[in-house]
Amino acid sequence: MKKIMTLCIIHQHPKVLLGMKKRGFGVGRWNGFGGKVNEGETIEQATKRELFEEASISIDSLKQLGVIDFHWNNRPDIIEVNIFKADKFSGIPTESEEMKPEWFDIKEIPFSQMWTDDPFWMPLFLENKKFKGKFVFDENDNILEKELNEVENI
Ligand code: 6U4
Repeated sequence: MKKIMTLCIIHQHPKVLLGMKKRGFGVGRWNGFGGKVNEGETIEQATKRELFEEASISIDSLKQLGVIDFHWNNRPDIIEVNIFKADKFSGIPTESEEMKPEWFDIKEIPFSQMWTDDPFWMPLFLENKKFKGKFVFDENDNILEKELNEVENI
């Protein structure tokens, strides 16, 4: 089964807002904010909802830059992660039960404590380039296969 997920990173050059995931899937990693798309919700609505639930901030406009499918060699499910950027928000980034927000200079993004695919697509993301891809992981989230292409349209 394919699960549709969202991921949103606030980029106010030269800084990005990431969150330390405190529980569940991807715990212990810095990541953008996001989660599963609920029934009856658009992907954009889910992106905004998750950002508010996890960091207490609201965004009006957001831009989708990427979509990546993730598979594991020992699991049947596929995760489709829709990756968005926003540059303006209202509210103050606030820690929630799920995420601890923190600003990072783009030269100090903590890749060693992030998902292993992030170093591949983050440079495209930071340059506002659009991309599509597919990663296959083993049971320890090491990359077994990767496909990543810059595209004109998502
Ligand atoms: P619950 O715990 O039910 O509230 P939910 O918040 O809906 O879950 P969650 O937090 O488990 O979902 O979402 C996982 C987050 O991790 C999503 O924002 C997508 C993101 N993600 C998943 N795989 C990723 C990967 N390989 N690289 C990456 N982000 C990934 O950078």
